[in-house]
Parts: sequence; C-alpha cells; structure tokens
Amino acid sequence: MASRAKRLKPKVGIVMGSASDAPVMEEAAAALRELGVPYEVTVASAHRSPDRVREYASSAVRRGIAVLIAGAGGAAHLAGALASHTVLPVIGVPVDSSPLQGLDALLSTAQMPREVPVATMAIGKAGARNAGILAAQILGVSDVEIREKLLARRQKIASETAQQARQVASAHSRQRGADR
Ligand code: C2R
Repeated sequence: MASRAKRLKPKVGIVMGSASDAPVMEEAAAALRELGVPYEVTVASAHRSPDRVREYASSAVRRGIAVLIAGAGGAAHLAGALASHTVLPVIGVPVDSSPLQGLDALLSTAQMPREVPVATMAIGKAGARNAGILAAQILGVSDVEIREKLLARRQKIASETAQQARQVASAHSRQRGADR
C-alpha cells in the first residue's frame, strides 16, 4: 500500500497562468500519463496571484515535486516567477493565446536573466507535449522504469515514421505509374 501511495504521489507540477490554457497544457499531462509519471495540475499567475505562485514553488520540494512545468501566454512571466522561488528544474511552455500567437510568450519565457534558467519549449501544443516528455526524461535519469518507457516510446515513434515512409513511397510510385 505504502509503495503504491509513493508511486501515485505527484512528481511533476503543471502550472498554468489561466484555465484558458488548459487545452494546450493537457498535452503535457497526456504525455506524463502515457509515461506513467504522476503529476498534479493547478492555476496560478505571476501577475494575478503572485502570492500563490511563491507559495506553490517554495513548497514544491517539501511536497515531493521534482520538476515544474509552467504554461502561460502573452506577457508570460509565470515560468520565470516559479523559477525565482525554487531550484527545481522549470520547463516553460509559451501558450499561443494572444494576438501575437505565442511569440510574445516565447520571448518572455526564454529570455531569462543569467542564473535563473527556464527550459523553454516550442510554442503551443507541441511544446506542451515536449514539456511532459522532458520532465519524464529528467526523472528518468534516476528512475529506470521511466527510462524504459521513454525508450519504448522512441522505438514506437521510429517504427511509425518508417511506416509513413513506406506509405508515402508507395503512393508516389502509384502516381508515377498512373502518369506514364
Ligand atoms: P485569460 O484567458 O484568463 O484572460 O488569460 C495566461 O497564461 C493566458 O494565456 C490570458 C493569458 O494570460 C496568461 N497569463 C500569464 C500570466 N498569468 C496569466 N502570462 C503570468 O503570470 O505570466
């Protein structure tokens, strides 16, 4: 029982600046579920609820969290603000929620001053998915089970790509035959 509880204890904290970021940040959660990594999700904003951001980041180690993922759009200061309150690795996801389609969030998440890093992903859903995978990779350094799941996933993706290559090649050879 105790070991089951330990396994279910969240290891990754996903934080988003607004509930409106949920459709993008769900990609990070989905990747963690697929890799069997327990996580928790919350909303906190560096601008709208700075005390909540400080409290969340500074209590994370005590609660057993090992990696933070922060998704925010527009003037995205959430990832940097979390990073300022903890030495846990923080992965930033620029959310494409503004009229600038995430370019603003990309720059404000990536351009951290030296000494306070944020590992910044691509804009939007692909970035959120990679944030989940990167969090698992960080945990996989010391967790063989997660590392094996990551390796199996890579193999699956490589064989899906090979399958696509066969499909594309055969579609083209049919097309060449029809053109003759
Ligand atoms: P609303 O949809 O709630 O107006 O939010 C959110 O991440 C969201 O993408 C619009 C956008 O504002 C972002 N937001 C931030 C921060 N807090 C909220 N960038 C922050 O602290 O950086």
